[in-house]
Parts: sequence; C-alpha cells; structure tokens
Amino acid sequence: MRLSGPGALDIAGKIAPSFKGKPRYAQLVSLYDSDGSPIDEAIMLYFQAPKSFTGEDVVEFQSHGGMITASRILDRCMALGARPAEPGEFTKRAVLHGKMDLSQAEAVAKLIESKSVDAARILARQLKGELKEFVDTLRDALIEILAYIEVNIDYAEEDLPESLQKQIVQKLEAIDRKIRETLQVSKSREGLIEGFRVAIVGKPNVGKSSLLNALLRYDRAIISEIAGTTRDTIEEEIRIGTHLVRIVDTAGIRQSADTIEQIGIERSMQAAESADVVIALFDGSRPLESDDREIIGLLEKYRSEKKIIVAINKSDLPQQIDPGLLEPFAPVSVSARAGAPVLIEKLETVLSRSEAADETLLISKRQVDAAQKTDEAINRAFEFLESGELELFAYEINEAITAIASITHAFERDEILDKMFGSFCLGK
Ligand SMILES: Nc1nc2c(ncn2[C@@H]2O[C@H](COP(=O)(O)OP(=O)(O)OP(=O)(O)O)[C@@H](O)[C@H]2O)c(=O)[nH]1
Ligand SMILES: [Mg+2]
Repeated sequence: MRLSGPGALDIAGKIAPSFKGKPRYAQLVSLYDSDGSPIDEAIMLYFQAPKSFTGEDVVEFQSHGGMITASRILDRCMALGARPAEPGEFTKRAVLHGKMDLSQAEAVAKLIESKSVDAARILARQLKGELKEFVDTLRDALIEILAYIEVNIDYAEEDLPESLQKQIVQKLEAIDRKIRETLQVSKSREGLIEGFRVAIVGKPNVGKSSLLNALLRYDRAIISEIAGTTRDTIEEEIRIGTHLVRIVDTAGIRQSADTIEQIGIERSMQAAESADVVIALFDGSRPLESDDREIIGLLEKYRSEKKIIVAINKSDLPQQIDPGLLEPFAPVSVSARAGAPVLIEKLETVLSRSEAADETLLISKRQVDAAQKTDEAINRAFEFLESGELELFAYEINEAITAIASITHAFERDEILDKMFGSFCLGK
C-alpha cells in the first residue's frame, strides 16, 4: 500500500509509532488500530519529495497481505485523512510534478497490461524516454522551419528566395516522411501492444471448436457431429511463443434460415473483421462446397490487411478435398482431434514476423491522432508555401508543432489528462 501527498508521513507515524521516517530506508514496524490493537507487522519505506514516483512525499507499507489485513490498514489510513486514489492517479501526479511525460505515463499503463515480451521491450524503451526523443527531434526541426519563415515574413514585399523555398520543402518533406512512416509502422504493430486476436472461421462441422480445444489443451467448447453446434463466439486467451493471444472460436458460416444461427454467423463475421490473424478451416474428408467458397471469398477480401492461415482438417480420414482453390494460401494439413502442433508453430511464425521491433512506435489512439494531426497540418502548410501565403504557412507549422508536442505534453488540456489516467488500473 502506498500513501502519497504532504500528509503521508504524519499518517504513517500515527499507524506505526515506531516508524522513524528515514528516507529510503526499510524499517520493520508494528501497525496499530485506533483502539491500540495490533494490525500487522510490516516493512515501511519513506520516499521524501521530490525523490519519489509521484514527486510527493510517499510512504509504502509492505504488510503480510490478505484482504482483511490490507483493508484494516486502508481503513485506518482513511480515518486519519487519506482517501483512495483514482485509477492512474499516482502516475498522473508523477506527470504533473514533471517526473515523467505523457508518453512515459502511457508506457507505464501499457507495460502493466502488455501481451508479449516484444511489446514489453518496446514499452520499457518508451519508459526511458524514447518517444520523447522522437517528438523533440521533430518539434525542433519544425521550429527551425518556422524561424526561417518568420524572418522572411518581416520582409513581406519580397518573395521567398527560390533556393530557400527549396530547402524548406526538402526539410518539411523529410519530417513528414518520418511521421508517416511511424504512423504506418504503428498501425501494423497495433496487435503487438494490445495483444493479437486470432479468429477461427469456416463452414459448420469442419472442426473449429475441436481446434480451439486442441490449442487450449482442454475441452472448452462443445463439439459434436451436428453442423451448427457452436452458436456464439467463444474467446479465450492463450500463450503462443512469447505472445498472449486472444483466440476466438466462431459459429460455422453458412446460408441459414434460422434467425438465431444468423445472429451467430453475423458475430463470426465481426470476429473475423476484428482479428489480426484469421485461421480458415476446411474439412479434408469432404469435397469443397459452396459454403467453403464463401469462406475463400472472405479470405480474398482480407488478404491485404490480415494474416491468413488456411488449414485443412481431419487429415486422419481419407482425403476427398481438391485443394486446388486453396493452393494460393499455402494450406497446412492438420488433425484437430490429434492436437495441433503444426498450427501452433505456424501461428508462432506469423506473430513473430513483427519482431524486429526497434522502430519508434505510437502506442495509443491519442498518440496516433496527434501524429495524424501533425501530418495534416504539414500537408496544408505545403499548399500555402506553394501559393506564397507565408503567414498561413507559419500558422499551419505552428499547428503541427502543437500537435506533435501534445504526444509528450498536454498540460493545458485537463480533459485529456483525466481521460488518459482514467483508463489506468487502481494503485498505479
Ligand atoms: N476424424 C476427425 N474428426 C474431427 C477432427 N476434428 C473434428 N472432428 C469431428 O468433426 C465434428 C465437428 O467438430 P466441431 O469441432 O464441433 O466442428 P465446428 O467447426 O466447431 O462445427 P460448428 O460449431 O457446428 O460450426 C465432430 O464430430 C468432431 O469430432 C479431426 O481432426 N479428425
Ligand atoms: Mg463449433
């Protein structure tokens, strides 16, 4: 448990009279309730402002844990004037006291929930200020351009010398390229930070639920020889290599007159739509039919935007399928009934393709929006530069500077802060 704020040490002294409050020194103390009855033996630590996570006086209790003891300590703290922290409030205070910038705070939140070792690596780098460096470099370059222009606005009668204009265009193009590249990489790595979603799709009875169970290694979903067994999507989290992946089993997709089945199929489509990886399953023991061709159509649609794995199931039975139509997707042969090691391997390869992750990444929608705004302002600036409207050009460059800087600093906008830290977990 952690207390932060000017009253922290005072409250700590009332709960643990023997606590000396020596900064950065672990002390074993006894904690007492208001009636003098002992609550627990605990280690207490004091971090004196500003040398603490929040930048304020901070006291930490390391008690023996358990809900009852912890809540007795909390109740006692609150009786002495403390209040529970809002979600993310500790980090918010750290930002407000200049202990970290917004991009680092976001990295804290995402690091706690990170779904893969790769993601954790990227976030740990951002915690050390990698994104700040990226933002500062771009901002400085934009300010330099602004400086050139401001000088020339003062001599408004004359046009911008051609050589200078050329130089500015080149510099601005380089900045914009960098922003667009980062946006693109960030989009393609979205799943890496948030965790990848994998959807298993196919017509009824091909063995989707059997495959889910094989991947999970326990009987999560009901399996039967009746087509249309799975009615609703089923989601589970599993570990594939160094990734935590959300895997979704779906209702078999086919033409159906049954209303409930139709709703289920609609959900299957949504699951495929929101997945990063689609596993399309076909039944090798039967010839392809029209419902399978629907699935192939779906794959063709997703080909450019998602990773697709095509698997032909029931390899233990005599094969009737003509895989001709599936050849372009390099299908793998599996038997979900016997387990799915081939598919796990395949998934691992597909997911780790995003590995060489040493690029700078934007890790939240807020950051992506800010970069997009920067790019838009720069594009408008280009037009004004071309038409020689230097004041408007300068205005747009200013807009771009504000937008890019908001990735690390947004103090003037309280709602942004509240919104951002509201999504943190309690106690951080
Ligand atoms: N021989 C054999 N049978 C399998 C294999 N995988 C699944 N089956 C059988 O195929 C039937 C359908 O399996 P499910 O996993 O329920 O199929 P599904 O695709 O989830 O079906 P719906 O939920 O109806 O869309 C069951 O009888 C399974 O036992 C396999 O690898 N080999
Ligand atoms: Mg099923």
